[in-house]
Amino acid sequence: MTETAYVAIGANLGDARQSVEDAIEALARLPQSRMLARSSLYRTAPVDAGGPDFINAVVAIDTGLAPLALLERLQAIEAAAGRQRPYRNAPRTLDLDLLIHGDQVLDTSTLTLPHPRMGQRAFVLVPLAEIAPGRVADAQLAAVAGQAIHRL
Ligand code: PH2
Ligand code: MG
Ligand code: MG
Repeated sequence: MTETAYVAIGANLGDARQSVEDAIEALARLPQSRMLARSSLYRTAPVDAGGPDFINAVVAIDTGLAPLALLERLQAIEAAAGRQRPYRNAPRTLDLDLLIHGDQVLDTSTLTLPHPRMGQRAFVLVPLAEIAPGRVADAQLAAVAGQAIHRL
């Protein structure tokens, strides 16, 4: 059985635009998975973080990987992109966050689904609404309208 999963992609260190494009290609090659849609790239101002602007995007994949198996794959792609974690929300070469995995509701030390902060972030909601409009309410978009985001 497969489920539809949504993954948020972000980068603000090095060639962020290239890193996000490379990550989309890596996600398209995941085992037991098929890419359903990818959003445009967006340039976004950091939210609760310092450093340069981010490049963000969201993809939808149809996957036979269970949530934790998919999370491990995402972390391996981050590591291959040189991801380091010197402190919370530090500038990063690549961040891959699992937003939604089918109807899964999970709250463990390693993974919470749906992603607990996705509703407060324009850099997630705007690209998600681009590829899955039914997943984002107009009121949610209105609530984050003050956050700077520019489609590339
Ligand atoms: N990620 C964060 C914190 N803040 N801000 C933007 N614009 N884009 C991000 O991807 C981002 C952020 C934590 O992962
Ligand atoms: Mg993140
Ligand atoms: Mg992350």
